[in-house]
Amino acid sequence: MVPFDWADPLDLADQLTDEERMVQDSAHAFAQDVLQSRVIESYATEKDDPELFPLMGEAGLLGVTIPSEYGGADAGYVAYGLVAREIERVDSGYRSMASVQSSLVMYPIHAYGSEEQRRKYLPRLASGQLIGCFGLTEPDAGSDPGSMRTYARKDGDGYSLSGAKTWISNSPFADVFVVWARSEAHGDKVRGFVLEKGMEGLSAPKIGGKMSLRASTTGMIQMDDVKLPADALLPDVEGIKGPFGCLNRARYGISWGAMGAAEFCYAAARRYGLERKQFGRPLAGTQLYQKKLADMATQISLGLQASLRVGRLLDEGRFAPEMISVVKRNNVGQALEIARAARDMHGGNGISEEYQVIRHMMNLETVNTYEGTHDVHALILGRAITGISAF
Ligand code: TGC
Ligand code: FAD
Repeated sequence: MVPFDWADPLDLADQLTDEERMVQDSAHAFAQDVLQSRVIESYATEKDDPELFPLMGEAGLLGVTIPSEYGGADAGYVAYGLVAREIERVDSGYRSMASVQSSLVMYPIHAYGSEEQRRKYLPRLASGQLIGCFGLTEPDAGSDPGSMRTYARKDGDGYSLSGAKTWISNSPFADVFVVWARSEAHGDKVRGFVLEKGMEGLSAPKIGGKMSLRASTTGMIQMDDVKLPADALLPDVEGIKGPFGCLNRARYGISWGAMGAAEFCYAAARRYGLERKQFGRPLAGTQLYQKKLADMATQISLGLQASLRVGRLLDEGRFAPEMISVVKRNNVGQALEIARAARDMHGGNGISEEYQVIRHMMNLETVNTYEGTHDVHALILGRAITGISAF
């Protein structure tokens, strides 16, 4: 028998390789030293923090799965998940900044790009010298991105791109824009294009007034007849499966990240319950409080095991996208419940920025919506279970 560790109930640490533990430790140190010290103020003021990208790059947290010849860490999907967990233990918005860069910008350039595109963009995206964003969602095409209207017309040897993307993480300060559009030259199929800051007709205004994910900058991408050279096209993918291939990676990372946020809330509720006395004893000495902590420990440890399993399958190339829907939907839904419970367990203090649980709770509302809403993932699973599409 071994002693029970409340912070790692199923001994996840024992299931990691030495390399994965090293990546986790350095991500943990970075997140606690660099991110934790700024998050309360950045969240309160909706601060734009582009200077975090070179810091994350220097710490090796961008492009964890990308081969080292392009500046990545080549450390695999479990390591990538562990990084997401450590960053989101501090804030979902910071994880968002990093996961867009790694899964939604570096991944498509690596998987679908030409060798020239890889060499041109990936090393500087890995170091954080360049910041990327991913434009799929439109004002009238959210859960159903197949109905997108952004359109690339033929224009000489290249293209002319027009349309609008909305709710785009990182866009207001992005240098590199991976944008998905229907393309006249390709039978109106969805194609990916790489745009660069400063192109005529391209703008990316910030969306203000968010009550969630306030430490991450979100904006639009407006494209008014943006002229693109032929080599702005990502050559190696056609159809909506292109963006979905990127979403698989990002959704998987989110399943780990959400557990990091939940772990923060669980640890905070435990600590608070041990310190706070009412009716002459610690709150943690009451049955209701203990049941809530037991539920949290159970859901977190099961969620982490599920993400670890999917990560191993991703590393072996043996995953089905529906597996990722299981962990994205479950882990984010559970994390949201845990954050709400932790907020309640802190009583009045739970609404203060100082205790941080309400910030996680507010963030997780966004995480439950983006990258496929909780219900859209239920429908993805429902279709796979029954063979009937109910979207
Ligand atoms: P559907 O008919 O299901 O499929 C069309 C084609 O795509 C293929 N496919 C996939 N391929 C790889 N991975 C997946 N997960 C795939 N899902 C589908 C499919 O095999 C088919 O290929 P082919 O070759 O036969 O053409 O397509 P649909 O249009 O009916 O899609 C339905 C649905 C609901 C699954 C899809 O539209 C969906 O996932 N909607 C949710 C949209 C979403 O997640 N948007 C995310 C935007 S990005 C974002 O939120 C970033 S936030 C990041 C941050 O800040 O952290
Ligand atoms: P809708 O699709 O309009 O859904 C509204 C509601 O209807 C939801 O509850 C949904 O579950 C439900 N619903 C939809 N269809 C069905 C159905 N068939 N049956 C039953 N219920 C249904 N997008 C990007 O492309 N890039 C980004 O970087 C990015 N970052 C984001 C950052 C933030 C902070 C936010 C909030 C969003 C971001 N998004 C991004 C967009 C995000 O992916 C979308 O918000 C999400 O896909 C949902 O689309 P929607 O907001 O249009 O909601």
